[in-house]
Amino acid sequence: MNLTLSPEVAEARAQGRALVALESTIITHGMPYPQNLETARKVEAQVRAKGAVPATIAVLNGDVCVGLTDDQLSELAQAKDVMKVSRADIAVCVAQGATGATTVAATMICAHLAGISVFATGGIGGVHRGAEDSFDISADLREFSLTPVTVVCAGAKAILDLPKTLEVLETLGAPVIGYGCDSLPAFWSRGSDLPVPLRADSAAQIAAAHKTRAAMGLDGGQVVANPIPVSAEIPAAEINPIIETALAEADAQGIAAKDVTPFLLQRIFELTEGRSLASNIELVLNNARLAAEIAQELTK
Ligand code: PSU
Repeated sequence: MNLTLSPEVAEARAQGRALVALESTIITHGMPYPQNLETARKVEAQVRAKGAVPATIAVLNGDVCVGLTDDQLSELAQAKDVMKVSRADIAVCVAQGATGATTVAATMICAHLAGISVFATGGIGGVHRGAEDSFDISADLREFSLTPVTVVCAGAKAILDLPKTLEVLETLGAPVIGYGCDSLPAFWSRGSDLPVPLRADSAAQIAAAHKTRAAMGLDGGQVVANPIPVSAEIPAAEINPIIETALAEADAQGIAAKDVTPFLLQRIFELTEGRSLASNIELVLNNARLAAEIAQELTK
């Protein structure tokens, strides 16, 4: 297996600087081109502006790449038929020399291989609505019980069954920490009617909890749920009927497994005339800022 660190990431690691992992499925399957590329660049810039070093992760021609050059980022953002790789697929992707975009689960695995403890994304995967029939539960959830990476997100995507997602995380022993909030952030909306299980009010507290897990010999990572900025939010009352429409269409068209999340995000983008994407971009930037702060606290 080839683990290739970009020059910027290799230097940061050698100097013991704060690093923030970033995923690539959001680029290839989560946003349309060219907004995906613009967002990936802005997120990296945000991490740098906050004094940390970004490491966007993807499998390129079988190499596990931690940190991409701008050319690699640009090529990936325009590539067609890129695999969406999670824990189940990543070794096959690497062994076959294929190119794959890493989900939250796979990005956690690669970040850990590279010694990176903090990762910023948009929204984690979770228990899909109707999972009692489909059994569709994102592999992201189990990863939180296995791999010691703190993941900053804006909650689980509101397309999911949020109460069941929290239940599964609890069963798996994964802490869900609201950043300065008491209700679970729901991606496009700042809050939900669910209480968030734990709360932290500073990056230092989140870093301390990360270190304490390790000191206590507890496996796995942390979910940090950071509410979307007020200026970018779409209130639940507005987004929920649109989510219902998109879910009904997915059902009618027989969309299943890995295709569900990308299909729903694309349909919600169309139904909101781009507003959901604008929100998604702002929440990722907001998560990148917090992740950079946590990463710096961890280097102290
Ligand atoms: N965050 C976003 N957009 C995305 C994702 C996260 O703002 O597209 C991706 C992540 O890679 C996450 C995946 O792991 O969605 C969840 O896919 P699934 O539900 O198939 O596990």
